Parts: sequence; structure tokens; C-alpha cells
Amino acid sequence: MHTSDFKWMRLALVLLLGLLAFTPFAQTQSAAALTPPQVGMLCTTAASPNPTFLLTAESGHIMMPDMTTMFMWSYGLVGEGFQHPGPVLCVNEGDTVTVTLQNYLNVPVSIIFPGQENVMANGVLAQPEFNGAGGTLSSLTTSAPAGSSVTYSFVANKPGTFIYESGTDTKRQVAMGLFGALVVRPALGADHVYNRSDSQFTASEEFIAILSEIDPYLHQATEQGLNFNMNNYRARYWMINGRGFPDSIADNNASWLPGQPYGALAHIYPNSASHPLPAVERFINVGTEDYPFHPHGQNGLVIGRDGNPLEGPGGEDLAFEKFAVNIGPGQTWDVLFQWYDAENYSPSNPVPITVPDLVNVALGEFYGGSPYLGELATLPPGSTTLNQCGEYYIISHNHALFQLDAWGQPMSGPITYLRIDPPLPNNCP
Ligand SMILES: [Cu+2]
Repeated sequence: MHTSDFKWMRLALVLLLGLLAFTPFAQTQSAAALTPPQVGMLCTTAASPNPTFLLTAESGHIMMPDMTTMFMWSYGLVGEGFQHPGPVLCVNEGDTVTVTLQNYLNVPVSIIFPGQENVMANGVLAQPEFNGAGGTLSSLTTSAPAGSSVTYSFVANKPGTFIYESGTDTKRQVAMGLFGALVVRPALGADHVYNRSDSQFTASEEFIAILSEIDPYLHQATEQGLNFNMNNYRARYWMINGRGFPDSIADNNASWLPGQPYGALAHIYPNSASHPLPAVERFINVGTEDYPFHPHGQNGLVIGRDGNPLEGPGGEDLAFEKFAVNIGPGQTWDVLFQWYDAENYSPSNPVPITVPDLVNVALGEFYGGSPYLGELATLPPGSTTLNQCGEYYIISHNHALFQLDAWGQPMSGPITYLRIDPPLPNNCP
């Protein structure tokens, strides 16, 4: 197909979708709340029990942490512009989920929903596709040709964290960025991960870490319409929620990252009588390598994998603690974590701490000058701080250290922070 044909097709689609925007069908989809939270998982929701999502497959550019730009393919929301990764779709257990994919790319694309059963495509069971009769497999599921659409539907029977991604020319298309997350809320409530009372979390402390990777030569070749041999694929960037550090700690919807809406900063409060529940982090690996993610400071409690609660045949709790959460390619892990003020620090109960001599320390710019949570202290002349109210910042990062890199620029990639604020009420902005 000529590029000019494709442009006209796309214009026609835009006009058609502009009309759709005035129908009730399109209005069932909304991008979470009007003022989304600055940190934490941003859900795209639609009315239960028949949520309908209108997705695009389109191209755009994102900013890399070394200040280069990268041509990407991604799923997006019709009318919302390019975004990467695809929207985090949140539905309820038992919902009949409908996803219409409008393909704006110049190759066939599709969506597979690993973990979902009996997925329908255009009203019939989704089918693999082959290059002619008896030919090689070209798509794991029914695809949408360039410039057209396909509608998938399935019943979200199992709560948990799931991937959705391209099932067509999968290795290339997922590497180009065609992936997103699907979160299925259990019947027990949106503040539970599974239908287990011990999977409850603090609703305002729900985080997601979508871990991915980029070989820039694949993306350059695709942008220029050139061939790229996937046998030569080698990742040179590693990302968290479509961003590399330090962009990863910027707010959701940071204005200078218009195509990368999802931040990765985790922000929690210490465990206390008024704050008894843990936070949850949903880890997803859409790359080709293990990502041993390491939340410093406290072990995580792994409660589920791939949409399965860790429990025995009689419901026995098989959750286990982990120092580094080793997410394999294609896996999702659900991890609870919390922060304890184990020694009950207060100004009247100062916990003895030996602070190293100043000549032996490097004061990070988020350090508040005091080893005590909630306390700010005087810093040496010439030092600056971004600390706001004596909060703690703890690095969380992928522990495959060669991945903390942006095409040769070290200390970037899948790094973020865990921010712990003093218990409420506090003086934090
Ligand atoms: Cu570390």
C-alpha cells in the first residue's frame, strides 16, 4: 500500500471516529477521574458489567532518559492522542469486556489477552492466522488489517494482574511497544487483589511497574521503512512504565512527557493503627529477559503470579517474602509491601543512630538532613535538598545492573523511588 493511501485511510478513520465520539458507545470509556492522582496506578475504566474500550494501534515518539527520542508503536485511547505504554484497563471480575482495536499502523496487528479464556473476535472464537493454507503462523489471534478494526470480547473470570499485547509478528510488535496492562478487580472489592481477605491493600497506595526494553536499531529501521532482522535484536534501553530514570519519578501526566503518562514513584505512609493495610505493586514483564526488581528497605510479600493467588488446594496462604522480585518474561507478580517504624521513634523516644562523619558521606539531594522520619535538620553550607517534610526516599530498581542504562549512559533505566511520608497528619505539602 502506498503511504499516501494510508494517510487518506487514516483521515477517513479519524472522521469516522469523530462521529463515534458523539455516540453513547464512545462515552462509556473514560480515563479515570477528572483529576487523576499524581502518583500511583492510573486506571482507564468503563461502565461495569459491560465495559467497552476503543483502542488504537498507532505510532508516535517518546522521550528517552538520554534526551533522544524513540519512534514507537503503541496502543492508545481513541481521541486521546499517542501514549506509551497502552492504557491500564481496569475491569471487575465477571465483566464482559469488549475491546475494539482500530489499526492505524501499516501492518496487521492484534491483541492477545493471556490468562483470559474463550476470547471472541468479531463475534466468533478468536483464531490463529497463517500465511496461506498450510503456511507459517502469522498471528496468534484474529488480527486487524492495516486501516481496519477488530472487536474482541471475553468474560474476565479471574481477578489479578494481566498483560495484553500484540499476538501478530509478536516478537517484533511487542518490542515496538504494543503492550499494556489489564487489572481485574475481585468480587471482594477494588481494594483487594484477589478474593482473599489477606490480599487487601490501602486503596490510595496501588502501584504498577510495567517493565520493558528497547533496541533502538529496530525502531530506527521501522521508522524508515527498512527491514530489521529480529535475530539481531539486542535491548539497549530498559524502561519502567514507558519511562527511564529520572523521568520515572516524575508525576503521572508530567507535561514534558506528553506521550508517557505513567510515573513509577511509589508513595506510602508507615504502618500504624490508623493505617493498617499494606500497599500493592503490580509487576509486569513484557520484555525478553528476567527483571529482578529490588524494592530496597523492606521485603515484598508475593501474593500472586499471572493472575493466580498463591494458595494451596484448601486455600492455605502460600505467600512468601522476597528481597528481589524476579519477574520472568511474560509474567505478572502481585506484591504487598509496607513500612514499619519498628522502634517507635518520636522526639521523646529518639532511636540512637550513629551518623557517619560528614567527610565520609555523600548527601543525596532528597536527604532531609536527619535520619529520623518526619524531621528536617540543618544541612552543611552549600548543600541543597528537595526534601519537603522529612520524608524518606528509598531507591527501588532492577537488580540486573547492566539494565540500569540508556544506550551506554549508566544509572538510568528501570529505577524509581519509594517515598515514605511521616504518619498523617503531617506537614507535607
Ligand atoms: Cu540496590
